[in-house]
Amino acid sequence: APPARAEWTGQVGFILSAVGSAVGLGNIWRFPGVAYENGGGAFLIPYIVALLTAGIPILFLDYAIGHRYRGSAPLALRRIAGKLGEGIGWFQVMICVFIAIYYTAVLAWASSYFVYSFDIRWGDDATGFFVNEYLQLADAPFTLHFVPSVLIPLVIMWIVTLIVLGAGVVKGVQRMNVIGIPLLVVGFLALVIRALFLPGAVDGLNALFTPDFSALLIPGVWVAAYSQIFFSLSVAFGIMLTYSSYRRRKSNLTTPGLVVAFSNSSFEILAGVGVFATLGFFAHQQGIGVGDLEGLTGVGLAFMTFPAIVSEMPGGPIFGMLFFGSLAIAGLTSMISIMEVILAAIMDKFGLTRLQATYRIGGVLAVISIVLFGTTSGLTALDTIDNWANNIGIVSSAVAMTITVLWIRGSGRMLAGHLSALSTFKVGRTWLFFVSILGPVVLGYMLVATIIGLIAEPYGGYSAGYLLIVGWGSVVLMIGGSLILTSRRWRYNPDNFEPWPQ
Ligand code: LEU
Repeated sequence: APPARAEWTGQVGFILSAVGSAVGLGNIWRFPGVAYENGGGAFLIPYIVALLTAGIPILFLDYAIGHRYRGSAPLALRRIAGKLGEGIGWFQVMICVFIAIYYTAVLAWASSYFVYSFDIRWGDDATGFFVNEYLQLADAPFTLHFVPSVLIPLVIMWIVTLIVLGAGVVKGVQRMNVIGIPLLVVGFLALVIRALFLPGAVDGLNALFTPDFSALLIPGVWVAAYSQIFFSLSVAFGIMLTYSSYRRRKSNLTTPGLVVAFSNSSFEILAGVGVFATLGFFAHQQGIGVGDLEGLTGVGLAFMTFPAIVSEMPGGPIFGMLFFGSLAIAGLTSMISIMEVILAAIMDKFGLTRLQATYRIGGVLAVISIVLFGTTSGLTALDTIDNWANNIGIVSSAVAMTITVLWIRGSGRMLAGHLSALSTFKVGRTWLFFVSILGPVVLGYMLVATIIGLIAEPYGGYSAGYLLIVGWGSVVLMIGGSLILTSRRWRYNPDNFEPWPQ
C-alpha cells in the first residue's frame, strides 16, 4: 500500500501555507502594473468580478477535489475522472514545471537586490546596471555564458527551496510559512506606511485609482483580470488542490478559503498602494505627472524603476531592503508551493520517497533553470514563457478541469455537498452556476480571444520564429509531457480507494 499522506498540523498551518503560496511575486510586481495598464481604478471592477465569479469558486473546486480524493493533481483528478482527468492533472504539473523554472530567476534577482540595497550598488543608472552589469544581457537570445551575479543567488535559492521541500509538509513547508508570512506582513506594512508619507504619494494613488471606465468595454482588460486572479490565488494549476490534499478528514473547507482569498487580494491592493505612492514620489521629484513615467510594468517596475527611486530617497537603503526583502520572502513561499505540486505528483505516481523526488526531480529542474537563467540568455525567454504559461496554460487548465469534472462527470452537486458538510460557509446553486456554467463559458471565450490575439499580433515585438519555439513550443511541451506521464504505470493502484465523506 502507498505510504500515509502527510497532514498539516491544523487549520492555522494550512491557512498560512495557502496564503504563503497565494501572496507572491504576482501580488507585488505583477498586480500594480497590470492594474495601471488596464484602466487604473476601473480595473478594480473586473478584478473583483473575476475574484467572485471565478477565483473563489475555482479555489473551492480545487479544495474539494484535493481533499475528497486525497491526491496530487494527477492522482485526485484520475480518481474523479479517469485517464482524461489524470492527463489534465499532469498538464497542471507541467505548467508548474515551466513556472518553477523562471519564477526562481526573479526570486534570485530580488535576493541580489536585497543585498545591493545596503549600499545602493546600482548607483545612478539603475536600468543600465540591471541590463548590462547585473544580467549582462546578450544582444541575441540563446547565448550561454554564465553570469556569476545571477548564478550564485539562483543556486542558493534552489538549494533553499529543495531543503525546505525535502524536510516535508509540516517540518519544511508549513514551518517556512509560519515564520515567513508574519515577517512579510510586518516588513511590507512598514514599507507601505513609509511610502504614504513621501511627498507626491497622493498623486501616485490618484494615478492608480482614478477610473477610466471606457476600459471596461475592452475585452483584453477582462482577460487580464481573470488571468491575474488565477495566477495570484494559485488556483486551477494544481497548487491549492495539492495543499488541500494534506488536510485532515474532518475539515472546514470554505471558510479558510475565503480567508485565503481575501488576504491575498488585500495584500495585492496594499501592494498597489505602496508601489504607486512610491511612483508618485518619483514623478514629483522630476516635476512630471505619474502618467509620464516609463517602465511601470513587470520586470522593469521592480528592477529598473524601483531601484532608481530608492537612489533618490532619504533612507533609500532601508526602503530598498524592505521592498526586495518582501519580494524575496513572498516569492520563496510561493516557489515552494509550485514545486510541491510537481513533487507530490511524482511521489504519488512513481512511489518515490520525498527525498528521492526532491533531489532527483528538483535537481533536474534546478539545472535547467540555472542553465537558462544563470546565463546571458535570461530576460527575453522569461517574459515570453510567463505570458504563455499564464494566459494560455492556466486558462486552458481551468477550462479543461471544469468541463471534465462538472460537465462530463457531473460531479458538481456531490462536490458542493462535500464542501458544505463541515463548513460554516455553505455553497449551493450559486457556486455550481459559477463553476459549471459561467466559468467554462467565459473562460473558454477568453482563451479563444487570447489565442487569436497572439496569432494576429506578435507578442512583445519578437520574431515569429522565436515565439513559435519559446511561446507555442512551451505549450506543446506541456501537452507532450502530460501525455507521456499519463501513459506510465502507477506504482500503487490509484483506483483502489474510497473517497472521503466528510
Ligand atoms: N500566487 C503566486 C503569486 O502571486 C504565483 C504562483 C505561481 C505560486 O506570485
